Amino acid sequence: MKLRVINPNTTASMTASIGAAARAAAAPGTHIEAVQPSFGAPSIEGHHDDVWAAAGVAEQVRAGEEAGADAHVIACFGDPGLHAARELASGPVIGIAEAAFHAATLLATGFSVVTTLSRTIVIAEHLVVQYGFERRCRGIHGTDIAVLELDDPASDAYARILACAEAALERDRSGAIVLGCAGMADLCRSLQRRLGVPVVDGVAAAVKLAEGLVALGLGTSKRGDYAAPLPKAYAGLAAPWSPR
Ligand code: 2AL
Repeated sequence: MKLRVINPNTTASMTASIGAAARAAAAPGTHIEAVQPSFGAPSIEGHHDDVWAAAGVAEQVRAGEEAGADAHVIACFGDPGLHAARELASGPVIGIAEAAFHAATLLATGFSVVTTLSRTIVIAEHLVVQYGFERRCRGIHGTDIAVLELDDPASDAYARILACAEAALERDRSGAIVLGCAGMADLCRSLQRRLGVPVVDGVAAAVKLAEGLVALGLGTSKRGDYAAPLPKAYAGLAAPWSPR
């Protein structure tokens, strides 16, 4: 199967590391195409970044549909543009936050999220409510690590994430940790060994869910709100993205 993994930010080194994490999780028959939008923010760390990321995701899902992708993964913890992407796609579209929440609830009665800047906590809180995980998510914790610090091998991000996760497990009485950024994927296995609880990386969880749904012959519903966008002429900057 062809699985298009979209990094919604424009940092090529992060797209490469997300692609590597997705390939490490993928089954032998899965071809991972890791892509990023042609415009937008270098990291997604707030509502304004998120708006541009959502448009970038729409651009890349359109291209993926034309290229025959069987499924798409949105590899940013805010799941930017998820619902719009599902309007555009015929196959499954999986956001890493929604995938990680589902996986964590199958492994523990309650989970904690460890994320990047504290200002992004509210974005994850909104998703927890939107997806209906309020009774299973016991806390969302910011490390105040910038997204692109995760890309820097010289940073102390690992130690700070470990300390934050240890405190979260204690304070929240949680049984699992969800990593709140696609850039944390490569730290997952080592954190799990150190913490002794399931640590869920949304990139890997989304890849396995996408593979599973495609193998089951399931795609996005085209009835109701996930039907293709209504054809109309968009104005100005958005004109090239007018639904046909
Ligand atoms: C993210 C992420 O996963 N990628 C990005 O650019 N920002 N999420 C986050 N919570 O900082």
